[in-house]
Amino acid sequence: MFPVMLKEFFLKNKFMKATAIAPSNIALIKYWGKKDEKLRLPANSSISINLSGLKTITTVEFSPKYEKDEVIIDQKENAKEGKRVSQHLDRIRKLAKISLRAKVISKNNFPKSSGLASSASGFAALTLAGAQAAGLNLSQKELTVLARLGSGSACRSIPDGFVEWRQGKDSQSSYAYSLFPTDYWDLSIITTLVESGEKKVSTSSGHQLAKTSHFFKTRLKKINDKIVLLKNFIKEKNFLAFGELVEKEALEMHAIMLTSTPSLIYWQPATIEVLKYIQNLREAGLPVYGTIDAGPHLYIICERKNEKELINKLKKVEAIKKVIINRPAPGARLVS
Ligand code: 2P0
Repeated sequence: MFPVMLKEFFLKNKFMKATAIAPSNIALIKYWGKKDEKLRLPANSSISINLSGLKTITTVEFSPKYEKDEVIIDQKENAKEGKRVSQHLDRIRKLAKISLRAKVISKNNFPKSSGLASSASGFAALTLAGAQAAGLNLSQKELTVLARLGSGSACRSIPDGFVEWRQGKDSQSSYAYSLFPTDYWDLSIITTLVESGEKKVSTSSGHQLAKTSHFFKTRLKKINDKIVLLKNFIKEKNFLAFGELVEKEALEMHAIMLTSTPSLIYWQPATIEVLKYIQNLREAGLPVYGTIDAGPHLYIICERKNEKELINKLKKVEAIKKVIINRPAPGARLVS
């Protein structure tokens, strides 16, 4: 007890407050299914790109003035989300050997819980701001391990640019690192928002269903080969091979969802409409490919030189309510 109190005494006299900003990310090879629920160890490794247009900014302040954790996300308090954030703060408190409660204020620049990976940017920003505010001095690798415990995909929002999350065998070996920097490849990732609402099945619940699909084992058998291929396509900047693999991978993950018990359908009619639309664009000669997360919105990927033409075409699609233009982005950062 004594060392804990001593540390709090010293920390109390410092400014125990920090703010961090983190991007969301879109998985090219998806994380769907866990081999360890509690540790959030994924069934397979995954690869993603950080997104410049989808961000969360979070401030964490530990202080004796708070009797319990206060969590405000997008200007609202929500008991379920507050509890998950508080559990993550417990991990940080344990590492820092402190017991102070905290106030957390978090803002997304996009609608949360709608399939735009708000938990990725949210837990990445919370991890970095929380660790800094608690006086922890963690390496990037350690930050990714900690973020993963809050939400799996959050570990991929800590390093820069194109990121791989190695599945690992235990907590320490399941971490994320940057494969290629932000400016390695001039890609555009256009998020197309269609009609949705808050989703009914959270991704954490969805993951548990993956193993009920007969196709899940087959997916896992082939996934390492796919990862090797994708890394090579990125390295060589082979856009056509890259895009084909990425679009197929998204459909494979959704095939697992569709064939789970109970079946999980995150799509809306507009999802298929937009997917077919971009497949037609491709047939007409515009090299664009789609990927879909645990939600109804398509993320359309093209090379930067084709961005303008793509955006102009998308303006004509009624099902698309809004587009967000993303470029590969840096990972989580502290904000002074
Ligand atoms: C991914 N998704 O790789 C996949 C693709 C959604 C579809 O990671 O339970 O919110 O918090 O570890 O990270 C969403 O799952 O799940 C996700 P938890 P998470 O991006």
